[in-house]
Amino acid sequence: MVDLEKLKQLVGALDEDQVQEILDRFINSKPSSDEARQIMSACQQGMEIVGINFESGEYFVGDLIFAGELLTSCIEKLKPLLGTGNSGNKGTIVLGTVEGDIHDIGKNIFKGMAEAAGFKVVDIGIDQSPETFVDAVKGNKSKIVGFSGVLTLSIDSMKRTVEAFKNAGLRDGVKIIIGGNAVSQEACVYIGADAWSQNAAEAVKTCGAWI
Ligand code: B12
Repeated sequence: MVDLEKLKQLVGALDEDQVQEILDRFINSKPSSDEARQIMSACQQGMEIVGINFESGEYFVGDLIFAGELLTSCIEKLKPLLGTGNSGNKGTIVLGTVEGDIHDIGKNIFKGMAEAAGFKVVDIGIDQSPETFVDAVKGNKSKIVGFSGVLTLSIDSMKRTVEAFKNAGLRDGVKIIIGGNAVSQEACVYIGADAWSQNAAEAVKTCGAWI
């Protein structure tokens, strides 16, 4: 089994060669989806180190961009292993990153896992206005909508998006789940969402329980 702490540190150090080598060896060992999720989680924790190094001034925006590319390539490799068993069409989730925020790596992980679990996911992309979310839910007759956001300012964007659902008379007919580095129980209450998660696999279970 992979040394998860070492992998986390290597991602944090942006050591692409060693990270890719570890992942390739891991994939060749025919691992289970649970093991693949642990690897994904270690990579996610490595991004926290990147964030800390950025805050302390050791890393710059270029490093954030590189970190994003590194994690995206890790996800591409792990994706085929993450499936939780497609059990047919469980319904539609509208998903997007809220206005003002362009981060999408976590959103894409949640999307991949939800699709693997049998949901149809309508991904409306990044930096999306409250109105776009409302229109997408209406247009797709979706009963679940997911907001992603990692910036602190995304919390207010999410709140405005919930308000837009209320104003459109749609709030009672839709379950709202929020995710990303910025969310918490406190934020969930403030925003008026139904659930929150920083763990895509757990979030998919929550959506499954709703249908
Ligand atoms: C990579 C990165 C970038 C990349 C993003 C590339 C991309 N395609 O997404 C780029 C370079 C573009 C970037 C830009 C910026 N970034 Co940035 N970035 C990061 C970094 C290092 C990693 C984010 C990440 O991908 N994490 C890994 C993913 C897997 O985690 P996650 O998003 O939490 O997702 C998981 C769960 O939360 C959940 N999930 C996610 N979404 C959803 C949605 C739903 C519905 C559900 C259910 C679950 C779910 O599932 C995922 C898997 O479990 C973070 C550091 C950190 N600690 O997060 C900073 C960070 C988020 N960035 C930061 C900043 C400041 C910026 C910039 C302002 C920098 C600048 N000066 O330009 C810009 C902002 C641009 C904007 N308007 O959005 C700050 C935010 C500070 C704050 N508190 O607001 C952070 C925290 C770094 C720091 N510590 O200072 N960034």
